[in-house]
Amino acid sequence: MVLCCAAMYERTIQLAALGFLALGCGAGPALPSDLADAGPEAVALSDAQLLQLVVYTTPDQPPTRGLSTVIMHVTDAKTGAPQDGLQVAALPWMPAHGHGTTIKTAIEAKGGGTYVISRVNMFMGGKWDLRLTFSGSVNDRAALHFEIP
Ligand SMILES: [Cu+2]
Repeated sequence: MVLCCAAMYERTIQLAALGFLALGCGAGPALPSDLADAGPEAVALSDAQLLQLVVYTTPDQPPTRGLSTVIMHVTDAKTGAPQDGLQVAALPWMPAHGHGTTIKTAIEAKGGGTYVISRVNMFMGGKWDLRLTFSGSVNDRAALHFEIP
């Protein structure tokens, strides 16, 4: 199950707030300082509901046409424990047109369950998915949905 960014924005914020409270502090998961301008977008569950993803984008929230960076805070969906050491693959995909992009994403693990996916090239207006594959200690998939104006 994945929550759509636009339609579920309000619920997202509530879920995020609950998650943040559960961490025992007033702020959200600490983002790396070079990504401090990233904004919250959505909370999603992986397909097998093993992982919870709190998703941020930069430089725009929601993302606009062209290159974006997507930041994910990945936790165990049951325990809330940050999930480090996962191998993550990310493919931008436009389902209506059946195409991706020639630019490959780059993924960097920042620790604390935070993964930064850069070079996400959603170059056309319309609905895009960011197809995610997780492997390692957890094997699961997810798709994040973005509406590019
Ligand atoms: Cu297209």
